[in-house]
Amino acid sequence: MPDSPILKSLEDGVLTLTISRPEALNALNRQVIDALAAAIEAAQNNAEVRVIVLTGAGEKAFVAGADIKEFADFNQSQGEDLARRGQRNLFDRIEQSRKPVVAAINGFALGGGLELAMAAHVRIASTNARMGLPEVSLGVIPGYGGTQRLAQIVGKGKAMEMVLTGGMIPADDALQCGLVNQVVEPELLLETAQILASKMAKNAPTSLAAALDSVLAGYSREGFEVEIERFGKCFTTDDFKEGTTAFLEKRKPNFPGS
Ligand code: DAK
Repeated sequence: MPDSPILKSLEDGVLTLTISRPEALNALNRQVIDALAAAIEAAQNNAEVRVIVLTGAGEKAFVAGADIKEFADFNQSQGEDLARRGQRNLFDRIEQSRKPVVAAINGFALGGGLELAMAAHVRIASTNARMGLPEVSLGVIPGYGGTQRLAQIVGKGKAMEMVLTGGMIPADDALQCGLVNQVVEPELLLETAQILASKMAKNAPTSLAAALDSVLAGYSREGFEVEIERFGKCFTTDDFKEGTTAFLEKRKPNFPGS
């Protein structure tokens, strides 16, 4: 059995989950998605876990997105199916966790990586973090809830700018627009996230679960289905073929627009 790409450590009620696939900047392949979903699920049933901290291994990346090599040859139904399953099994499971989830963003958080951080309840970033949703530069759109959660967190205008340019923003800008709650030096990131998590962990677990439910109840779920459907359609386009091929060939794309 191969080593799990998710490292786990539990201290004083705070479970730290570290995504560890450094050779691909912790990109989300199937194995990472399944192992992380299983770890989040196991934490729900472990009374010793009160709060979860989610981070990436190394100093360069939290998660540099979904694994482009893996989805480059998907068709429409594979794209739709994977978006739906990924949203339900991992991203919704994080957001709907009965225990608070704090993301410690230790470098690049791009595409599916930023979507993962946005499914968490609170985000802390290191000063070297860079965040963005570059999907439109690959001929797709965010498919793991990014179009919905970004707008919920930073508002429609800033979300439109980020989704439509596909550009990255530095940690200070993310703080200014409310995408992250706090920015700290890289060497203090994990400790800061764990201290915040410990403060939450001292509170009544049933109250934490009820508070999470209540805050989330105010947000519509309708847009997530639209995102899945539009995401799947992207996989039928020549723009998608060109975008992913250009990334894998390490060149700029030349989109045909069809
Ligand atoms: N996937 C696979 N490999 C990746 C990767 C990724 N997302 N990001 C980086 N890597 C790999 C690189 O290919 C490289 O591997 P080797 O060439 O050494 O074998 C290694 O990690 C180191 O990366 P770089 O050499 O590029 O490092 P740099 O410092 O030069 O650049 C970077 C760092 C983060 C700016 C750059 O790596 C980069 O632009 N990465 C890609 C960012 C990106 O576009 N991410 C994908 C966003 S789209 C889906 C649902 C959702 C999604 C997809 C499917 N389904 C339901 C099917 C979401 C899509 C996205 O996330």
